[in-house]
Amino acid sequence: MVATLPDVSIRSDPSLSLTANGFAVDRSADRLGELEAANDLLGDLTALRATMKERGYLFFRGLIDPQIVRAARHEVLSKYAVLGEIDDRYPIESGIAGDGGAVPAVNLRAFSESVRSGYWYRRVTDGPEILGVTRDLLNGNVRIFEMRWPRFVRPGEGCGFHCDGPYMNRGTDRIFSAWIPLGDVSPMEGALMVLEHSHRSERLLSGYLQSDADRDGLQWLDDDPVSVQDHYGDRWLTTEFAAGDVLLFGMHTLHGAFDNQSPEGRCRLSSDTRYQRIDEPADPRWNGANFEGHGGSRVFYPGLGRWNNADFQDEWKDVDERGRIVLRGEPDRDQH
Ligand SMILES: O=C(O)CCC(=O)C(=O)O
Repeated sequence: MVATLPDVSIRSDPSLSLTANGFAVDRSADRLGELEAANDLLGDLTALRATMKERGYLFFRGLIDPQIVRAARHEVLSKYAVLGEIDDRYPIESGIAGDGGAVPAVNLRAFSESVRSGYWYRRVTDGPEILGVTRDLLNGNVRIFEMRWPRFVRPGEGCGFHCDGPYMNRGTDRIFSAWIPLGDVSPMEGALMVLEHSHRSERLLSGYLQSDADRDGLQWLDDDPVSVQDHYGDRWLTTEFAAGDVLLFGMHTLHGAFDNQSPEGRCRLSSDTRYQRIDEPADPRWNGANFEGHGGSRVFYPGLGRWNNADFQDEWKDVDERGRIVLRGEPDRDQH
């Protein structure tokens, strides 16, 4: 049976408060702005490089055929439905959260690998569109990091503020991250936000960006969007993302995400991947036959704070030798 979605008219109501990590985001024009699209620069190598340097990001509308992205969305959400994470009494594509009833019983390592190796998912992350732009930016042949980060963000979940450098740069710093919405994603449903001019923050460059996330046991830089603005940059930039859009940014650009407050109970599906030149050394945490990740027996399975796995801000779950989640204490049922 396919149920009808709840009729919700508050989706784009500007009076609703956008939050990040539970903190209100200031929506005034000097604090929150729109990502500027760079489609007109495609093919112009000099302009692409100069604009990335200037803005710290490049945003492209419809870089990938939306049909391909929707095929990837269907592929990934169907797998989450097997775990009960998607309520398939609604159309799978709508991404309505389920109760995740099967999560403790399954081999999360195998699940996670199956999502990351899916045909359509790889077509999006490893396709000629992103490889082409990153090749233009880096002036040479590029490779994708072998680890890929598909993100399933349930209502109530979000992401703390950070830069990617400390997590990715053991090989080189000349890397670009691609944030790809796998479907339409509005700010209310947990869109990414980047902090304007943060890539030039002396404070970040001389402190935080010198660190290594694993060696230094890094946590999120901050949770509060307003104090982050006051310290490291200007406006938060975001948009109503649509299937096919791609946001590229460098290792020094501070970013995070709005909390997913979907009034319909929709999960946010996106992907983040990294690209660098093939002739530069690659971070062994995420590259090589058996890349080490954050060490130990952990699986990338963000969210689900109710399982009390606080390591790496709940993005990584300890698993046993059969890939099953290792629970620490009683699950907190209130944090669903
Ligand atoms: O999608 C998110 O919530 C965070 C993504 C992110 O941190 C990244 O792309 O580096």
